[in-house]
Parts: sequence; structure tokens; C-alpha cells
Amino acid sequence: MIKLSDHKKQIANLERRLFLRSSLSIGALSMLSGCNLQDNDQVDKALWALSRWNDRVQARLFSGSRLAPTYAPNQVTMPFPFNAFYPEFDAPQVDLSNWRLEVSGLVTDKTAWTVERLRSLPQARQITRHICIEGWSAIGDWGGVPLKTFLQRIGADTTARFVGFKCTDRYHSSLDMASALHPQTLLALDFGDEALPTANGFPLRLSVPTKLGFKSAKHVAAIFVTNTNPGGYWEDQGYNWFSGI
Ligand SMILES: Nc1nc2c(c(=O)[nH]1)N[C@H]1C(S)=C(S)[C@@H](COP(=O)(O)O)O[C@H]1N2
Ligand SMILES: [Mo]
Repeated sequence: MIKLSDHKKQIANLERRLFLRSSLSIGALSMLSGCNLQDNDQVDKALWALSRWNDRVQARLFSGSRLAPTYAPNQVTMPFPFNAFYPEFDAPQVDLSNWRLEVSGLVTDKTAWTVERLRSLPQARQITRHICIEGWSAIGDWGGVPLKTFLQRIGADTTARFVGFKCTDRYHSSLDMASALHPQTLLALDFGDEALPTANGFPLRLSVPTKLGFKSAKHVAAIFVTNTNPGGYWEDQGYNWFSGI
């Protein structure tokens, strides 16, 4: 079996080789992008092209069954840290009485979901590490509905390429279908034995331990299935879209 660390090494190697090659031969990079790399716009486009290439390589290396490590209850980080593109006191306060999870795109059942109905689906629990690109990590005890279970329940076209997520705070993100169907990709309702704290995404968030933390969208309000890459808040600003770990 291929270990997570081996994959990491493979990806790092590929990136390093590509980087070496392109820095040794800026000509190769110009060929790739079809421009002379004189102005910033063109350099930017070339780098985006590299990042997209990297998405495809990572998607090919990704195994839908390789599991991220799990931890013991006494290793859970308490309190779990907060991070967002705004300060903690701005985290959205959600009133459950009018909260619904909207569903759209390539699915057969577009009925909106209450928290109660989400809790009636089979639940899973996992203690996994959340790794933020900003250089910190924390271990969380997440409970909720496996995204795969949810996608099957709404009759999602699982041959479609992407699943997109829109959040109450206008954050957004997206996953490739293989990652969306991964057994550890969870629509979390709980942290430990309690409903999610406001700061950590009440009432519904993603926990995607096979990806960098910015893919774990909090306060998820809408899910859609599509063949057009929906991008995301950080993804659109240059964070690598696939960001597998
Ligand atoms: N809705 C929403 N989800 C989000 C973010 C955000 O700003 N808004 N930030 C992302 C980032 S960069 C990280 S590291 C984690 C932080 O989750 P936490 O606050 O539970 O630690 O949420 C991710 N999901
Ligand atoms: Mo993050």
C-alpha cells in the first residue's frame, strides 16, 4: 500500500523537478504559456497554467481510498482554533429555525435540508488533523454525515467533475468528485459531543482531512454538483485548487 508520506514525496518531487526545469529554462515556460514572460500579466498566466497542470497531476495521484491519519480522543486540540478571512466576532450567527441547506445542479432531488433531517442520515465520527496553509494545525473530533452518503441521497450525478460549496459568510470552495466521495470527507454537524461552535462553522461545515484547511468550508449553506470548476475564495486568489496533502 502506498503511504500518505510517499505521495507527498512524489508530489514534492514533481513540483521540484518542474520548478528546476522551468527556472533553468525560462524558454520552456514561455513555450508552455505561449508568451515571452516580459510583463506581469503573462507571467501570472503562466503560473496559473502551472498550477492547473499541478491540479491534474495531483488528481491522478489521488487515491480515493487512501486514509488520512486518525488520532485518539486525548489528542484533540481544545479549544479548537478559529480562522477565517475576518475576525472571530464576525462569525455568522445562524438561527436554525429558518436555516436550510440548499441543493442544486446535477442532482435528482433538490429539496432543501433542515439540520434535523441531516441528523436522520447515517452519522460518522472521526478525529483528524486540520492543516492550515498559514502554518498551524489542530486535531478535531468531527461528527456528521459523510458527503458521499449525502450525495447519494440527493441523487447526485457522481460522474460529474465537481462539487461546489457556498457559505453564509460568502466564502466558497469546491472539490473534485473523487475527493468529495472520499470516506473521510464529512459534512460535520458536531465537534465532540456538541453541535459545532459558531466560530468553527455552526451549523454545518466540511471536514476534509485529505486536503489543506481552506477546503474545509464552514457555515455551508448550499451544495451544487457541476462539470464547471467553481473555484473558491482562496483558490481564485492563487492557492492551488487541488491542495491535497
Ligand atoms: N465559511 C468559511 N469557511 C472557511 C474559512 C472562512 O473564512 N469562511 N476559512 C478556511 C480556512 S483558511 C481554515 S484554516 C479553516 C479554519 O477553520 P476553524 O475556524 O474551524 O479553525 O476554515 C476554512 N473554511
Ligand atoms: Mo487555512
